[in-house]
Amino acid sequence: MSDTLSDTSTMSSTNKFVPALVVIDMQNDFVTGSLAVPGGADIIDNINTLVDLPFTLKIATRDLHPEKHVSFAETHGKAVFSTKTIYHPEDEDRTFGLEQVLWPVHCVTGTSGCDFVPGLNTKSFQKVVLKGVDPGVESYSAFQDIWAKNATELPETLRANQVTDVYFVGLAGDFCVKFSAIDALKLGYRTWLVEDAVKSIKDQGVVFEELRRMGIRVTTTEEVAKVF
Ligand code: VGL
Ligand code: ZN
Repeated sequence: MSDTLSDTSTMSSTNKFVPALVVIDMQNDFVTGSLAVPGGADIIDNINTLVDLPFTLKIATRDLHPEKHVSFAETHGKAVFSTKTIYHPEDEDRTFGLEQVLWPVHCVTGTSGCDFVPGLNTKSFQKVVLKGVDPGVESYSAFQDIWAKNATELPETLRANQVTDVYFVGLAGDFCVKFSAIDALKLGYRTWLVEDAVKSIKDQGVVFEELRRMGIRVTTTEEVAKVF
């Protein structure tokens, strides 16, 4: 009897399941606007299905940039989707450059492009994490900027709630979703991508295979619903 009890308690501690849902950048500019991801509107229903499940935490992110953000091609007088090495504003010696894609102007503060896409159920989000707000700093991951200099409130929120499993959905699978999932994995979370609730700018299959090899688990909305 006591053996069974102690087995059960060991099992329940190792099998502890405290799931968080993180909905990445479901904003007008990524769905119908200046940086529209192909098929972006097609994942809204699946995301709403997931938002209705009893995740311990439901968090959304919003990309939010000032008019002349460092990630915009226009800021540098360069062509959209060209690349440029950029540096953190505090990296005065320019020792840690990162080669970055330069984007069309998107998700500018105060424009409708940065609003959540119509039809998305936003009522149950307990927290909305903003990223890319600093003019000179680019951020893809929901956890931190691309130089890993400053964290958002996401890591502390997951830690404080003793989350075990983080489920990522949204846009874009090959940028913000990908780098968020890699950071979650590095922090030791069981990390999930819900493949029918993510769309990528290109080559989602290749990106997901790379992430799968790293240890990120790929699942579907239907499979996730069975877990609850
Ligand atoms: C994103 C490009 C630029 C994203 C954000 O949400 O994946 N992509 N800014
Ligand atoms: Zn952006």
